[in-house]
Amino acid sequence: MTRDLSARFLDIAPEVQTALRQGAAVVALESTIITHGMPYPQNVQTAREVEQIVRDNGAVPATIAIIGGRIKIGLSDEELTWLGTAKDVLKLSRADLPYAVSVGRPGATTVAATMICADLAGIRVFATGGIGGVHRGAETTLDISADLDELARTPVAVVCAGAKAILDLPKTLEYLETRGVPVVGYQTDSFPAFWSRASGIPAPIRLDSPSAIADLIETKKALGLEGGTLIANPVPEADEIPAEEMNNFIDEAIGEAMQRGVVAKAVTPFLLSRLFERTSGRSLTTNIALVKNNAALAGRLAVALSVSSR
Ligand code: PSU
Ligand code: MN
Repeated sequence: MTRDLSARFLDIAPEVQTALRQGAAVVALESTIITHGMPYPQNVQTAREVEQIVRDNGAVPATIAIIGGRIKIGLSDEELTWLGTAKDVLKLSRADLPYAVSVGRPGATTVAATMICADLAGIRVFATGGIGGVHRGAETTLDISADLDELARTPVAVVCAGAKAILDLPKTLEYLETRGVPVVGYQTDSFPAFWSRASGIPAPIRLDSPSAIADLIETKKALGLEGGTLIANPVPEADEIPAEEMNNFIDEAIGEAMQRGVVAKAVTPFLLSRLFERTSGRSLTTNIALVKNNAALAGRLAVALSVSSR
């Protein structure tokens, strides 16, 4: 991005700015997980702990959100708390990002929007919980997350715990393949299903170290192939909820969403909060654990990439 454009739209935190200038490791973090993915106060506490985990693994964290018409790359503690408690924060994907910036409404960035902002700032690695994907019933609703197309066009590596099991996972993987997105299972042969370590669907590629993933990313870039890379990192065994157990709750929650006419952007937040209630909070404990696990791997990957591009 040119200096002019950057100055016009981006507020990059000084620590992040310095790291980027030195070619040091930086990890982008999203904010929809804070505003629409977890309840207060766990959302704010998790966001802080995740930033610390990125640091412990050798990288500088940059949580991204839109505040006062500015694209914030790195939030202060006050901004983070405000975001985690504010009402009416928009959930921003690619389609909504320019609106929030132009009218100055506060917005949290989804995976798609975080990738766009990270790329504008020159950040190559991003950690989240689970990406959006092809929803069950997409044959009729056409509900396919913009996260998937973003992965196909924007050169950011996204570390996740697979796609949320509320989705149609085989169709999600088909779509990613069609759009040319490399999907890497980290130390696993099975594509993970967010709360569960395995979905029963094979991971398209398996790699076992951050440096091997960094090599793949550099090779993709050198070949002139546009778009990102998806790294699917299974939730730690101690924190997982087995798929058989989770599936009943998921079917119930999806049925309820349909009954109540929940559509579009509201679907994922609705299902996450219903599952939190149905599992008596266990789904949230697992969600927190997997995000932390992803932050650690993303930190190590960012370090590997900063070393390989020296
Ligand atoms: N990971 C989580 N919790 C979340 C999300 C990811 O652990 O809430 C968010 C991300 O911002 C992702 C979004 O982009 O869910 C997907 O929304 P949709 O299905 O409407 O595209
Ligand atoms: Mn959707």
